[in-house]
Amino acid sequence: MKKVYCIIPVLLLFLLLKGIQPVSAQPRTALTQTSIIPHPVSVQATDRFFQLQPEIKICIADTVTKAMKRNAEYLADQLEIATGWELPVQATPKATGIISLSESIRDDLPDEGYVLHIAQDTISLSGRPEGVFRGVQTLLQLLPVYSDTLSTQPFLIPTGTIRDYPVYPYRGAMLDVSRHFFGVEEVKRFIDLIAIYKINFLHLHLSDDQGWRLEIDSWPGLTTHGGSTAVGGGAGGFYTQDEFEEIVWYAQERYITIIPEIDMPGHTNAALASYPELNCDGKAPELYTGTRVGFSSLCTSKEVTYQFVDDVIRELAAITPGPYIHIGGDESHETSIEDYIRFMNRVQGIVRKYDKKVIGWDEIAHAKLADGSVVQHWAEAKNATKAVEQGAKLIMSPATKTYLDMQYDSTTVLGQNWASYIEVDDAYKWDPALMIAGIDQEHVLGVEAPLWTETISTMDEIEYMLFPRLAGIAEIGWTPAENRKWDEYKTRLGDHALRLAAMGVNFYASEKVPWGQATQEE
Ligand code: TNX
Repeated sequence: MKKVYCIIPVLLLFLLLKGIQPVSAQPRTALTQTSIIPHPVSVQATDRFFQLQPEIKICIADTVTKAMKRNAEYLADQLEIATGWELPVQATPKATGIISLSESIRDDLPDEGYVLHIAQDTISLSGRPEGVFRGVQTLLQLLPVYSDTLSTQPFLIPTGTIRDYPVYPYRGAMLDVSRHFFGVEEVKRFIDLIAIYKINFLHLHLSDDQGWRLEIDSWPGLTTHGGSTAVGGGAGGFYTQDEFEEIVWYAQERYITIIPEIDMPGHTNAALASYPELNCDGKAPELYTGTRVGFSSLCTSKEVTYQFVDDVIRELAAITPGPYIHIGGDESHETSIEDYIRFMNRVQGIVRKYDKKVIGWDEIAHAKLADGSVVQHWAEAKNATKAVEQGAKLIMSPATKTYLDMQYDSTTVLGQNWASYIEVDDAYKWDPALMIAGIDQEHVLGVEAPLWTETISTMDEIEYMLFPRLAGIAEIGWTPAENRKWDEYKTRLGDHALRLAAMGVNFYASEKVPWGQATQEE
């Protein structure tokens, strides 16, 4: 929150440079004309306004669960950032002048579904706790600007009813903390930012050739040695198990499930450099700080390798409340296909033994997929088809659409372009159920946007590559295909400029988006 205040002068300069005028009064827009992202399933407007005032109370029944209480406190905190007012949370379910949050288990809405009803004197939001949290994001987007020094009163919220739920149960983002390391506070900010767009999974790529980033008690060298550097030779870093759990709980309070990835058998130079016995020739290679891929492999024929994997997965499963562990499996060019299959079949068994389900990159479909294994499609359509033939579900992360390390265009300084340039419209104009012949919505668990960090080393750089493309991918995962039209979306997205800027987000102001227009005064 402090950060918002200190960036205000920078922000104003930024807006001026972009030709965006801060709003001096909120436009009086009907609920159906607002710029919510992802677009809700159904919105009905009733032509009046609820006025947010300092006397308003946030109400919950005194019987509600801790989770709902946390939702109410989260809403109060966010409203304070937006308005400067400390609205109290209290147990007074029926009254006016309130925003009431209530828990309701309705069979007609999935877990993340919610109903937001805005009347002139009361706002009520109901659903299961995670649905209410998603609804809180919708409500916050109905406020003018996300900073009390930029938005001016009155705070008017148009009346009506929103009934909403996601098309896909999985809407993910991935952060590669191996190529460059990002600390707990940076990951928390990442979580806060993705929560706005109703992302519900954060996949952390915790190990690769350049760095091992999670402390493993039974193999301490992984972090003391394997975590000691990064791409370009920087200092690296790692999370202690306590720090990892802190991230897990922070995410969980925002209804985001952490999926930890330990990439294997390839992408393992950091581990191989830390323990000679994991190498077939018994010799540890040097630490690696370059950006090549596909040159390293655990020794799949040695028993100690499986002891190593068992220890790592056991310790990881114990601090991972979510259902999945990601075992990588990509670009294992140093492993023969037979060895790869044997290795993956055995490792899936280890993950199952610790009561977790497997996710693997699309190459894993060559193996015999264990019950409940999920395949993350990034490159080969054939692999996705193989996965579906085995009854597995897919996470769709086609590199040509969702890889947020891809440059926007030829002028982008950060990132790579081996898969494609991905402009803001390219990241939005695709459909996970239409990408691959024979693969339909029923085979797809959802979408994920990975951010690889070979070229990215600061939070500002993360934000620049993430925003605004992530908002579009989040909408693909949430909003029914028939409600997704680029020409309409781009105007809504343009309306998020001030909101993102007020949060100090360093986003790419693509020329394809009419920034700020919809936020101009009437
Ligand atoms: C491919 S995607 C990789 C990563 C790189 C990325 C760079 C995948 C499963 N493997 O190791 O970081 O390209 O864009």
